[in-house]
Amino acid sequence: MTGASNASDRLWMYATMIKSRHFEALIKPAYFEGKSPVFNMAKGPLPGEMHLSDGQEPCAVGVCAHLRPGDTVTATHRPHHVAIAKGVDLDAMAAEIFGKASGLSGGRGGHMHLFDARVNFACSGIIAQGLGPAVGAALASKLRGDDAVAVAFLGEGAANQGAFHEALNLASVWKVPAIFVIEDNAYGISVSKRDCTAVERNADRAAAYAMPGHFVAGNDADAVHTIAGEAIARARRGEGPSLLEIETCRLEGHFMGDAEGYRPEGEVERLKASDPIPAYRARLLADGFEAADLDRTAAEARAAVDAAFAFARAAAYPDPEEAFTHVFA
Ligand SMILES: Cc1ncc(C[n+]2csc(CCOP(=O)(O)OP(=O)(O)O)c2C)c(N)n1
Repeated sequence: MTGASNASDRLWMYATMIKSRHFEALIKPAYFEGKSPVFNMAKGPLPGEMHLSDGQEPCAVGVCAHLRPGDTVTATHRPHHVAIAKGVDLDAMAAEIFGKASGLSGGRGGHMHLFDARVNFACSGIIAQGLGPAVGAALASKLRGDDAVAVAFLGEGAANQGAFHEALNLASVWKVPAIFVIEDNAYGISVSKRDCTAVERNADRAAAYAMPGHFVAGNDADAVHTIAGEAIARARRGEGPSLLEIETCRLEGHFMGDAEGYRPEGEVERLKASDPIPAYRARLLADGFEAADLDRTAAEARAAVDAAFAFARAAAYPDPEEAFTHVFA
């Protein structure tokens, strides 16, 4: 749909933001298990880096509310909110992050490499890596003659990577149904956007590739929903790609264990005071949604995540021999 968000999409967006936030809330203690007294990233049930998306949920739900399982989404090293909003299987996603055999990729990928062919979702730890494959998926849709779209999520840091410009150029030349979604959380690791980006608004870069560019202010699920709906409908009509730049915030560090010394004093407190999820709940209540309905959908969302983590923790690790399968080099 386009235009103002409808009630069922709004309830879904609220529930899905809660699901995503609760997923991260359960990741946090699990990540530090086994990593103390001396922090060792390789230890514990969740080894390796961990990038949380707390604060960025409106970007994922506002876009994915318009998507179908047959549409493609590529996401980044910070993928949980997008994967959940695209409908990636929660049990298999949690099991993948815990490195279990019943995970999406048998435990081989971990949290930055979630892949679910059932809903055409993939992500990668390589910055801007998802843009080319998204253009490819959009080209495939155009050649098939159906109205499926492909959405590539990226950070504002990734918009300075060569692959971003190559992908936008080809998408425009081929006029494919691709939507590029920049989640602008103001930092690439510790580097602030204003220190490394020549333009104030990444949406303005769309003009260089003859496609519409939209800036969405306020980290607001309804605003994202409206603008994304227009871009996605345009792509489904065969009118080509669009670029969306969404103002958002990262409430946690770049990765777990980040000392965040690059943040101005008081920034995290300020950001938490405008946390988009309680703000959205307040708006829904003001618009006439019943608190009991919101509570019930939130409780159901949390219960689904609790069940996924219980499934993941109880699941078996892969047979060590499995390490030699699906290896191509
Ligand atoms: C090609 C490549 N270069 C560098 C890195 C290291 N790296 C990991 S995350 C990151 C910053 C990404 O910033 P941004 O795109 O804004 O996404 P955010 O982390 O803010 O979500 C970098 C440089 C990488 N993973 N891939």
